[in-house]
Amino acid sequence: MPIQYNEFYNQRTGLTIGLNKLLFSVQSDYQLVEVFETDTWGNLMTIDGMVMLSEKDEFVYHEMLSHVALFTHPNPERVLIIGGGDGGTAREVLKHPSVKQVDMVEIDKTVVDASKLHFPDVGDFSNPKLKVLYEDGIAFVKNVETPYNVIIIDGSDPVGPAEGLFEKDFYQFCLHALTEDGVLTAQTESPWVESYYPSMKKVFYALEDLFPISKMYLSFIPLYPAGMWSMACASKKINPLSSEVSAKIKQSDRITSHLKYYNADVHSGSFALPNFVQKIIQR
Ligand code: SPD
Repeated sequence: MPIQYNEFYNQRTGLTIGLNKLLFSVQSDYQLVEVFETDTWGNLMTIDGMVMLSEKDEFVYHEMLSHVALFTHPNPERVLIIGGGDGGTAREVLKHPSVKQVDMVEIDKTVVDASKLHFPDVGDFSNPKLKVLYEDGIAFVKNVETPYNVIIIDGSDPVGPAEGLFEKDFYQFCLHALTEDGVLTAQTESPWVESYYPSMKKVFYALEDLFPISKMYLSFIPLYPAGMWSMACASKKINPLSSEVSAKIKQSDRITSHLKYYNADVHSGSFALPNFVQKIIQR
């Protein structure tokens, strides 16, 4: 095993993490799933050589992908997660007492197995409200009969099995799989990595065409390429920047006081985009 893990996001430029040992390495039918013990970030999961999460920084991604959607919806009861096999997004969703059912559709059981073994604090897999389905998320969304209040797209990067999660058709199916006040969030890659721009544009143009409200927001995740990460929030009715949403977050101290990243100010501030980021998705 090499002593360092490198993820190159442009030629020879990338991220380096010191490794202590390899804990898990399985080539599934879909991808290579690995877990390393690192010298700084706790355990680290990679898929096909790309960082998915580390024990130390996963809270940023999972809190931001989940709570922005869950607080925007006035009463989220039914939640669908596409991907999210490590369980971190489900863990955050389940912190909302209004939630009655979470369906997590993960194509690759190996990701869930790796998380259960090596990320014991990430997944809340024994929660009776959580149902894990090992299926293709795109096919699942196409056939949803009872709509969801919230859909969260917690996929991997736009290469391999997650490529379809960046296509307009997929978001069209999501629109139909949401209730009339439904809210969607999705991970949409790093604004610093130009090779991601075509995928980012595809998602944001699709959401703008399909949903009355769609916005990009940002968070800062040290182990993702260049540290700045974009996410999308699309909503059929409620604006995530409305005063009702802000009031709801401020009244939900029982949830937010236990979080490590997300709060009412972070929620609204995360939608402020630097000019170069706005430009990526401008038509
Ligand atoms: N390159 C990082 C892309 C991360 C996408 N999802 C991560 C899964 C964490 N639940």
